[in-house]
Amino acid sequence: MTDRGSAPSRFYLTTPIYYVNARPHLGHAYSTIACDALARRKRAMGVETWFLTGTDEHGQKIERSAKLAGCSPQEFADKISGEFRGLWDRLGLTYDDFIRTTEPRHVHRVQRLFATLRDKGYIYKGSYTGQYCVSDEAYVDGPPGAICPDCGRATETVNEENYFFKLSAFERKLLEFYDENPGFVEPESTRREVISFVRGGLKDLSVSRTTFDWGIPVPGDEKHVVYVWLDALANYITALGYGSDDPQDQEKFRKFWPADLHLIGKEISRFHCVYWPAFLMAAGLPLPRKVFANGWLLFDQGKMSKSRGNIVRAETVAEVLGADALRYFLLREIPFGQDGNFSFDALVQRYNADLANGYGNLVSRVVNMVHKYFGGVMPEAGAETQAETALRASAGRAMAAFGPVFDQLNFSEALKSLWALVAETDGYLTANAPWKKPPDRSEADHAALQARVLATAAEAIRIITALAYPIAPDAAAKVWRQLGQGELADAAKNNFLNHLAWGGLKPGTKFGEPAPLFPRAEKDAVERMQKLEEENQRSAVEAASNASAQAAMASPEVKAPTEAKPAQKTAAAAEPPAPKFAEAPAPKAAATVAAAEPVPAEATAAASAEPQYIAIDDLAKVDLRVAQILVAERIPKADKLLRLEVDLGYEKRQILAGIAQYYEPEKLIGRKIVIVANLAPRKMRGLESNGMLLAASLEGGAPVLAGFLEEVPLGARLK
Ligand code: ME8
Repeated sequence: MTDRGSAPSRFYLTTPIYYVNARPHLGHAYSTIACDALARRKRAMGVETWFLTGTDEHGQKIERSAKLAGCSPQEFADKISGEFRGLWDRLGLTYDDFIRTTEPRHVHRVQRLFATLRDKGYIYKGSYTGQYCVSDEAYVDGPPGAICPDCGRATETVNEENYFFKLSAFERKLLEFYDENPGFVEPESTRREVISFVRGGLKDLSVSRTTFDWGIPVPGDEKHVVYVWLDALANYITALGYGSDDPQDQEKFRKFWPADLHLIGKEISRFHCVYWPAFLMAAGLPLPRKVFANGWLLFDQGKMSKSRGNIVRAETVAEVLGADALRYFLLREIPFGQDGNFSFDALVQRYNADLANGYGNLVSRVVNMVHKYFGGVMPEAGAETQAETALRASAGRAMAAFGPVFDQLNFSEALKSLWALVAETDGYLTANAPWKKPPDRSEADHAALQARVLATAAEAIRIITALAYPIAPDAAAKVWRQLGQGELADAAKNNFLNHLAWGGLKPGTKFGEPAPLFPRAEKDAVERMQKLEEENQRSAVEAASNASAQAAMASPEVKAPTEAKPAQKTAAAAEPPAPKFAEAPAPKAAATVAAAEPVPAEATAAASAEPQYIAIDDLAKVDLRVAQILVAERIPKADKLLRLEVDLGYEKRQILAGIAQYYEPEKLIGRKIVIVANLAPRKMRGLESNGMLLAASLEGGAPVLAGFLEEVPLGARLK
């Protein structure tokens, strides 16, 4: 990581700042753990390191999430931001600063940045009419109803006065910059995507919004709030002190900017590799040295994300196997930069093979034997035989190779070769069997062999432990004590990795007491983790459902339009017969209701039936309304059901729909649909459903949701 003359004595690295619309999951932990491992290694090498993380708290997405939860955006942000920070602390992550974009220090400095860009002539006023993806907080090209090309969700039409940033002025400069700095974007696949995006032409970018107010007011024109991505990206400089009048802040900014590494998920590379450098160029600031995009953690075949409902929490793994196991697994299992599957089975398998039976068992054998045969004191190794020379040479190669591979963020390769040294040390121990005295070996020879073998193996363990420290810091600290090396945290402060060399474990060193490192995971470990996740998901669904019910009751916006007759939630009398739209004649596919149950046979068969007429008054009894999906998520142990929260304009409500096998929940968010609004509420899986979605029913029962090509206001009645 020395591209463009990185100062070797300083290193500034950042994670993305995470949206506070939902609690942290393993995907967020993945990027943060990788940064933590890098930061730990840098510090232990004597590099002055600054590791920044934080939370992204403004924007329409957060405003809506807060509304659904029935609290103010600030209260909502406080709660979720606290959960991120609490989790990072629980996992022992060593961030130096945690920035929240709602903090005054950030707000003022973003306003300074905005004013600077405007003063330099890079920001002008205009208006934007087009599509916006609230989930990605991104402007999207396309007609009304267009699908966001990044996340596949429906976009919303925006028509508002905006400030624009002259992004188009940076097209050529950016291409030149990528060309001159081939290491700026990694991995190569992301670099190619970024370059081809810029080559495709850059349009000016709207950098303010006026249709909501949860954001940083534009200085001097406060009906605008700063576009959330300009606000968020600026965290990397505001946290250091950009825009502050305090000399200490200014000093820190001078010291650490430009960043050596922005570590991000690949889905936000356009923001970091195109918009961010352009903002910085416009402000006259140096550009970061590297943006590295990690791949996605997949679970159940899809990107792990809250809206897909396929998340695993880091807490679960930490509780059952420990934080080190989680760190080791994530960084060893998946080549960094590529997508990779997370599974409890693979986790437990690797834990047992590499940590319990591999490293943990090796340490325990050696430390126990030093206690048993040498009273817990490191013996003198004596003269080397070929076997010791070979192991020492391997350790030397590991020390030389590990750092460069690790610093390239190739964690899995670095760990793979380090664990080859674990296996070699294990093999060396087994081959020399210091616990077994053959009858033809004298006592003195046997004692010499024991001393040589155990001293050599213990020294190899010390080297392995030092190198593994950034990835498994808790285990490394325990082993350090067992080898009589004292506190690893102190060693780390004293740059111990910088002068790591064979021979550091001196004869006569008093070993610490043996203590278990990675107890073998039994068969039930997978089940325990699965159960913890199920329980958590169930309580999250219930909490969300309660919160949205409360929000719907409490919301001042709950004003039914005069002609609306929303379903009575409490006094559900006899359920009216379900409307049989499916029985209307239809040429190919019949419209039906995407209810929780499978589509009734008569509903689909009706396409060929004789027409059965109804009176206009009968139709008028059915209150059909335009609604927008705000939340869509799977329900644990209900394969067919999705839980939706929909906005009718005059109220929000929960609907359970049997479309889980046909629609990815995350792709439904933002979509405008038609619902039967006056269907009596009913309970399924302990949750109340208040209405039904309308959908065409294709052969085999697959539903296709009804929608609109033109813009329609929420709550509009269909008649
Ligand atoms: O995008 N696999 O925040 P966010 C791997 N606020 N990494 C994952 C992941 C997964 N399944 N899920 C999340 C934002 N991540 C903006 C960023 S920065 C100025 C603003 C990680 O809460 C990954 O690092 O959606 C990804 O980029 C980040 O979380 C997205 O977090």
